[in-house]
Amino acid sequence: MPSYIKAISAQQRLDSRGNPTVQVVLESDKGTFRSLVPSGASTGAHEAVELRDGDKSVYGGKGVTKAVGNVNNVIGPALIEKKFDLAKDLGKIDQFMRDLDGTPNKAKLGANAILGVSMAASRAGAAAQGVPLYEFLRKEAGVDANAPYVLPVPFFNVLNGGVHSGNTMAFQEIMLAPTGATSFAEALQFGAEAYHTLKTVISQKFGGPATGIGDEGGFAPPITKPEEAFDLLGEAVSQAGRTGKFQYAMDPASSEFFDSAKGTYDTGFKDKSPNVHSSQQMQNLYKSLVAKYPIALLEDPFAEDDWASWTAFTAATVGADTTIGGRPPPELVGDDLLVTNVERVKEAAEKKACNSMLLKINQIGTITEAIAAANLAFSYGWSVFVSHRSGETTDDFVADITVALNTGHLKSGAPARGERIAKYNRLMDIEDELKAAGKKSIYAGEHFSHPVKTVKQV
Ligand code: 2PG
Ligand code: MG
Repeated sequence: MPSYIKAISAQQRLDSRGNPTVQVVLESDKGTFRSLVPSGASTGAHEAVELRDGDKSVYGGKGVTKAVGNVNNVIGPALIEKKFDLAKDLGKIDQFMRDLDGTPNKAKLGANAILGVSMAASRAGAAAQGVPLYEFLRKEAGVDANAPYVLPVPFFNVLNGGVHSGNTMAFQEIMLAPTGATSFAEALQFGAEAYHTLKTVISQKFGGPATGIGDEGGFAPPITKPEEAFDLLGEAVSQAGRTGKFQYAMDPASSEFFDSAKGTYDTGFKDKSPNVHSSQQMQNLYKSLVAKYPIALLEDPFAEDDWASWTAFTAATVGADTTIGGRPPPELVGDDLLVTNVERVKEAAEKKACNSMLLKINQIGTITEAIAAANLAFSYGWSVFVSHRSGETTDDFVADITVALNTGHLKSGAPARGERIAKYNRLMDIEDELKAAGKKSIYAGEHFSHPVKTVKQV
């Protein structure tokens, strides 16, 4: 007996920044399934449209009652009538919503409305099959049933800058990745210990008031230069007694400080004291940082439409078959560049612009499109890095999609704050569950870029 959608409703709720977001509640014969939609701050220009009410007198214009109304009055009734089989029709459900919207970027109904339904329908689909969400999504993605399950390396964003905090650090995210742990639970332990040590280090250096945090739970001390950030990490890791267990990563989110008319980057944009760099100067800065620190991943080093810089930097690093500072070049991840969109991924592959895709489910607005973008990226030999948004909720969907796709790494902020921890806790649950079921699972560790390929070669 197929499982159908019996009812769908949506409500306005709040995200971790106190801004409205969409909640969807979907009912089937198997139960009630909810979702809460995330929201970015350093949003890419090519992302699907997040529908906001725009009435400045309510929530500063950020209300989502129109998107909520679109679920309640348009998407819900139309979907119920179609009698899709939840166990196997996620692709059809997503396509139906895209057709109903009719625009290339979900501008009419809102990607926040459509995504909420797609997430809840995925959960209802898993229940219809009687499997966990990660299992349902794994099948949906066509992952080889014999492949091991991969628990990802968590990239903890422990220093927040850019538009995510009030300090003067231009670079948005400085991350710690416990690649030397032996399990996901141990990775969390290493990360949380280093995070607490980092707090002490910052407090000793800048005083207690400097230990306030940014949007993703990372500290936001009064630093400006990336070297200061990485030196703080080095000190914390060493004081925590974990030298060699961590690698670093950064997301400058450089679209935020790019001048498209001049083709330059202003790393002084936060305190309005211009510090303008040419593309070549930015490339040199990144190379010098990578040579000096164990940086394994670099996300959005260049702006979303600065293709020439991306291509030049890729050729000079990952494309050059060379080491930098005695280590392999870092993975180059496209976030605003790719926006989890197959068209942008294709373009980047043609232009040899990067070698990894950031996966954010709300950049594209349906789960099956996000999976299609990931599979396309994999087909080019790229890696996929799953991401939360800076505006989050306690919804832990991205934990399951990370395991489903065997991406080997994800970022969900610092190991602190409920909306960040929800994903990490869910991953620990999955690790335990897989072990208890006797299923073959591995922690990606040093092989976070291509964990399964690595395992197969062994
Ligand atoms: C990013 C993200 C998530 P936002 O740039 O990668 O960390 O930030 O959600 O603000 O776009
Ligand atoms: Mg980013």
